[in-house]
Amino acid sequence: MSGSEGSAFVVVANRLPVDRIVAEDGRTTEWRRSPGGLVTALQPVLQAAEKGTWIGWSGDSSHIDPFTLDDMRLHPIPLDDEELRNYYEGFSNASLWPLYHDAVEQPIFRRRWWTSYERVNARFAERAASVAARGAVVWVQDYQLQLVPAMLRRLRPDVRIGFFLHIPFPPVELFMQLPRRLEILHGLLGADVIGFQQPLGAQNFLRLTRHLLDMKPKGHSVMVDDREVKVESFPISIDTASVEELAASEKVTRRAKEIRAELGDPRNIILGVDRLDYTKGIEHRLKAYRELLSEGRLAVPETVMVQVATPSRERVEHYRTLRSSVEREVGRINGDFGQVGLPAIHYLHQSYDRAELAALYRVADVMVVTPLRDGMNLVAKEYVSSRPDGDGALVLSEFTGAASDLKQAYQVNPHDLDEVKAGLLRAIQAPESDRRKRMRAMRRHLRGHDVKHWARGFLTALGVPETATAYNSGK
Ligand code: ADQ
Repeated sequence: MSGSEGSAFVVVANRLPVDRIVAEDGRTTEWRRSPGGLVTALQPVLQAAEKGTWIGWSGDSSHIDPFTLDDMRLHPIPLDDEELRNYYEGFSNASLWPLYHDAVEQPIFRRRWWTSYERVNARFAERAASVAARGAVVWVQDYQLQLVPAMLRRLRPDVRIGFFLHIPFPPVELFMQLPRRLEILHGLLGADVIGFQQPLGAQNFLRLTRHLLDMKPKGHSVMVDDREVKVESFPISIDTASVEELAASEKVTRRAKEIRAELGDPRNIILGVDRLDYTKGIEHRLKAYRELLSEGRLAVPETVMVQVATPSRERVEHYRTLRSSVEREVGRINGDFGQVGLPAIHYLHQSYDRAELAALYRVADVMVVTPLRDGMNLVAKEYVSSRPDGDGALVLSEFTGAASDLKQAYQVNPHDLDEVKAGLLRAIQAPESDRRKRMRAMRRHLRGHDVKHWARGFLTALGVPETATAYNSGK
């Protein structure tokens, strides 16, 4: 349906913003909002756009017709088992993900994964080409779809193409390890704007164009034939107003009180919320907590930790290993320091709805976010904006994108265990006035730098006319 009746604004992402839930009778299905940073950030953008379409994997292999939900046109793309193994679990999550996160786990490369990555990228590009109206804006998301910009440009030279990378972009020396590195680079350069979370990612990319392609980047752009490609950073954020509103709601306030009581009304509640991913530094923070307990600098039941770890990529080997080691460590901490009915750590390997997460943020005296590398980290931002009482303390890894925005957090190097321990103690023992001052500054920053600010910044760089999306015009 290309041409005038197509969509003026198209998002292309690996996943749709919803998961398909099949009821027990095996016949009826419903769609539920899926967890994850990308969805949290993009759903409000697309909902605000007129005639917006989201193209993404439905979560299974069946062909599903496009449908409309919550003001969005959704176009499900099927992936078969082989594609799931090779494109998704293989090249995307066992090669690219670790490599782009500073190789904190050894990236694995297999030749057969590449063919699948190429084929799936082509399928997304073809679908985007078929739904985009003449002159439409197509915004491609993340590391799974790095070939789409160039593929789409070949099919539809009339559309404006943006690409945003949600994860870090590695330094040249690391990127050079990647088999098919030239194809990836050419794929990305098909976009008009390539966006990164941090200035460092943009710099790494520009350096690479010089190193691998002998290009001559100038300032924030590089010329590809006669076309200018802008390469800039756009730090992503949260829908601050709605996070604040939810956290202050009566339901969440009530639930927060219940949770504190259920935890035995401890003096210090330490909270971690992450996808169960080896980049998030979960093991490092557990070790720091265990050492503080064993040295008697923290004690149960006065202090309790809650670690929520959303199930993630459970068929990828690295993730299975991580899960066992986190569960072993949790067992060890509880075995050594728990008492009957009073565990030292509550470990929840589950997904929660937004209200339950908000209630957890509200009771957390200390939020601990210790990734070894993270593009941004929205959890840190959600915590800060979920404290209508103005209190709370954030311990934050300096290797997250969020560390550049949330400068008043208690920042730590997660690789330095003593520093993590000192950061935790500092946050727990900080005078109330210090905690409040820091939180106030961070909350103010997030009000001025929310997800709309991010989207507007990117779309303006892409030269999107204000009428194309209501979001861009700030309505
Ligand atoms: P993620 O690695 O998924 O995102 P993050 O930015 O922290 O990490 O976003 C996680 C999101 O999932 C948050 O909105 C959080 O509320 C939600 N979530 C976490 N645990 C949950 C649970 N148990 N139940 C329900 N929801 C849960 C990637 C990059 C990040 C980048 C984002 C956005 O890795 O660096 O910040 O994309 O660009």
